[in-house]
Amino acid sequence: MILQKFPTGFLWGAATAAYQIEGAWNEDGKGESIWDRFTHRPHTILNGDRGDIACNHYHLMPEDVSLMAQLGLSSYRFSLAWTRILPAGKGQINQQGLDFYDRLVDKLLKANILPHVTLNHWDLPQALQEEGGWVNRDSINWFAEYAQIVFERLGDRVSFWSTHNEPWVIAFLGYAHGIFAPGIANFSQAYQTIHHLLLSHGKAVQIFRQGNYPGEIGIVLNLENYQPKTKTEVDRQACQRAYDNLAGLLLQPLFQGDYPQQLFQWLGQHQPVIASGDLALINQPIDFLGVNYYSTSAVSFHHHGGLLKTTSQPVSAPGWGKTSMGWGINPAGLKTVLLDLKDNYGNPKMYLTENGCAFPDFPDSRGFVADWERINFLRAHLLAAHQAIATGVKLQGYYVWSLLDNFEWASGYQPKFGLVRVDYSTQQRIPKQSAYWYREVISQNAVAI
Ligand code: GCO
Repeated sequence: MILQKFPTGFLWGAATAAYQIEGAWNEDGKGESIWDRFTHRPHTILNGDRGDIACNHYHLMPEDVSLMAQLGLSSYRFSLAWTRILPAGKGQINQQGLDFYDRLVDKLLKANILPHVTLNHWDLPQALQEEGGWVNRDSINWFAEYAQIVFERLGDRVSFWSTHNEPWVIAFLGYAHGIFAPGIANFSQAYQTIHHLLLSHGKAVQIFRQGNYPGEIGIVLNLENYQPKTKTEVDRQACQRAYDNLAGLLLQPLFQGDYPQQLFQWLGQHQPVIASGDLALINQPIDFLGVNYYSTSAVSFHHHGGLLKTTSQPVSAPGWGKTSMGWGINPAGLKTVLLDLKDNYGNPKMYLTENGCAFPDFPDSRGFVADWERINFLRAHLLAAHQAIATGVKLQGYYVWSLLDNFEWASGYQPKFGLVRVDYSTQQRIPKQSAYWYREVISQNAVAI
C-alpha cells in the first residue's frame, strides 16, 4: 500500500451551513430568514421539505461536536444564522443567538478543532429582503454591521472567516432563476447582487483588518470545470462565456480589480451599476480563497440557452458515473480548477472548503451505511488535490461536504451528503463507513492508494 502524504499542518475538516442543519427556526429570539420564508411557500422544495427542524443541531450541538472529535477533525466549517444574531437584520442584537455560537466556538476549541466561520451561507434576514435584499446598495452596510458585531464577539477565537459562500449561487439561483430563496427571476438583479456581495465582502475585510483580529479572512466560491463540448468556435466561445460568468465574474474583480469585459458587453442592459472606487474595495488582499468543487461540465452554444446562450451537460471521468444530484464525477477537474487559480490568479493560498457527493445510501437493519462509493469519490478527489499540491498549488486544507446528512436546499432531505447518517425520525447520528475511512486518512495525514 502506498501512502500519499499531505503537507504537515494540512487541515482536515468537514463543513455544514446553519439553515441546512440547525432547525429551531423561530426559537430563542431568532428572526425569519429568506430561506424560512421561501420553504414555507408551496412548490418551492422537493416533497415540501423545509429546514424548520433539519438536524436539530441547535439543540444537539454538544453531541455533534463530540462526533467531530471522534472523527479527529482539525477544523470545522459552519455558518452563522444572521437572523439569530440580528433578528431584523440590523439594529437590535439578540444575545441568545450570539451565545449559541460562542458556546459552539468554545466547544470546538476544547476539542482541538479550529473554527472556520462563514458569515453568509444564503440565509439573509427576510426583513432586509423586504428592503430589496442584495439588490439594494445598503446591503453593503447591513453586512458590515453584522460582520462587525460577530468579529467583536468571536474574533478573538476564530481562526478562519469566510465572508460569503458561493456568491454565484446566491445571485443566479436566487435572483435570476428563482429556484432558491428569495425566488426572484431577473438577470439585472442577479448581476447587481453579485456586485453588492463582492462590495460587502470587501467592506467586511476592511473592518476585519481595522480590528486586528488574529484569524484569516477570505471568501468561498463554487468553481466548476467547464470544457467546450466540441472544438467548434461557437462552442468554444460559449464555454468562455460560461467561464467568464462564474470564475471570471468573481476572481477577476477579487484578484485583478476588474470585471470580464467581453461578458459585460454581452450582458448589455443587465450589467450592474458600478460606482467609482468600487473595484478597489473589492480587490483587497485576502488571506485565502475557499474553493468548493463538485463537478465538471461540457458547455455548448444553444439558441434557447438563456441570457448566455449556453447549455451544459455533466462530464464524468472515464469509469465514473454521476452522483444523485446528476453531477458528473470528475476528480481530474478539481486539479484543472486549482491549476487555473495558480496560473491565472496569482496562486493564492487556498482551502478546499467543500467537496463531496450525494448517493442513495442504503442503511442496513442497524441503520449503518456502507458507502463505498463516497469513499471512492473522496479518495480520488484527495489524490487530485495531492497532485495539484505537488505542482505548487498552495492548498492548505480540505473540508468534506458534509459532516451530516442535511437539508439540501430545493432538493430537500432526499440527497444524502453526510459522512454521518441522520435518522430524521429519531435524530440519531450514525457514522457511515466513509466516516471511519476519513478518520483513518486524518490520523495518517495521508490517503492510501
Ligand atoms: C453549495 C453549498 C452547500 C450545498 C452543497 C451541495 O455548494 O451549494 O455550499 O450548502 O449543500 O454544495 O449542493
